[in-house]
Amino acid sequence: MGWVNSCPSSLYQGWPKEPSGPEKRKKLSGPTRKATIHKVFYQLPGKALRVCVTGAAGQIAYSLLYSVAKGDVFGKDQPIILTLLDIAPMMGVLEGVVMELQDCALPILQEIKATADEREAFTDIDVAMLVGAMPRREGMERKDLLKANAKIFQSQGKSLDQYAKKTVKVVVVGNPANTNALIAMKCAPSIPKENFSCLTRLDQNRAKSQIAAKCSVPTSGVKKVTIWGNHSSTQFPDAMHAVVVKDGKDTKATEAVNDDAWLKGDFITTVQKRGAAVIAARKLSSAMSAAKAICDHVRDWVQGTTDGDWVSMGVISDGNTYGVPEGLIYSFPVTLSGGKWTIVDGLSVDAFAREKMDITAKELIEERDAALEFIGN
Ligand code: NAX
Repeated sequence: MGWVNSCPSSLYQGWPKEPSGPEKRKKLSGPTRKATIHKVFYQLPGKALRVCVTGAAGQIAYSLLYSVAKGDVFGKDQPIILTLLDIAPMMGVLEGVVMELQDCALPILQEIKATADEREAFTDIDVAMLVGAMPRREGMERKDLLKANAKIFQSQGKSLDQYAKKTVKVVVVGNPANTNALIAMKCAPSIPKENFSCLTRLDQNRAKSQIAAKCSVPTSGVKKVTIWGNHSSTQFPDAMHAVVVKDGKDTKATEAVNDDAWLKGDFITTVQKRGAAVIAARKLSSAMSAAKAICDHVRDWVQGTTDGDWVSMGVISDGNTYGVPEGLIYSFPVTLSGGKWTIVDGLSVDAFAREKMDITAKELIEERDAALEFIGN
């Protein structure tokens, strides 16, 4: 449980401090720990989808919940039941989020359940958007962050295994997203591995926008951009197979950009460091763009990718043809159809790409081994 005194990030100022002794016992049984908030607005015709968002009191969820509940992901006519999970000290904030969702008067939002209980949040869900995670604090070592999150995703994986539908689609956003997804997947053996993914769509959207700006085309005119590997600064944003629609014609991005040094240099580092640049400017991490990317990720998973394009998502590396070690959640180019993803095969990998793909794989192996050790696996 992430109490404020084990979590001194500025974002968490104002949380109640963890009590101890008799005070703690009083707190755990007392009225300050709010029970589940449950609102049923109306029963709509058609079967509602149960969608769980964790970290629901956080800043990404604040944008994400509105988009999901207004139909951006599953369609404007698909009734939605939202289950919102956050930690107990955030239940007051979550109550306000529930009020705002109600005040949006969204016609497809049938019901909301907000809770700090994983069983209540995950029971019978169709989709899990696992946004909540322990944030990195100043002075916190990488291994401490991995450890804290391995525990969270171990617990959530077990709960998904026990309570969610076996068809549940899971996208992990909370960092370290790839490794958290791997831990959740490993702790949910009754759910197919293919149902677990992590978000690298924000990185892909960032890459797409950089190329679109460089070529002076709308982002809809940039296709087949790939993010390989980890959602971290070792990721490899790859435009070598990308296509730019210029003057109505599909052109290789390498030709449209016509600046190899940029594609192998500033383009890659800008995308790799974009998250840090947003934090430096906003004093908060990406939220609006992250929420949009989560919607893109899940919408395409459910509704399919468009012909002639692919998207990037972190998926299990088993059986890939790119020499990426098995047993990792690694970001690949994928096409999506009928709710299933397929890694795009046959793309050429030159020495430059090989090196970058291996660096990010190596980091993922280190993260995986450390996280598995923490959960005693
Ligand atoms: P916030 O700190 O605003 O919100 C996180 C929320 O998660 C908080 O309300 C917190 O109470 C909750 N939480 C913590 N532990 C929990 C648990 N065990 N169960 C349920 N809820 C829990 O962070 P926000 O800006 O919303 O970011 C959320 C996560 O997304 C962070 O880990 C962040 O690093 C990660 N990101 C991942 C991205 C990606 O592309 N994969 C991009 C955006 C973002 O940086």
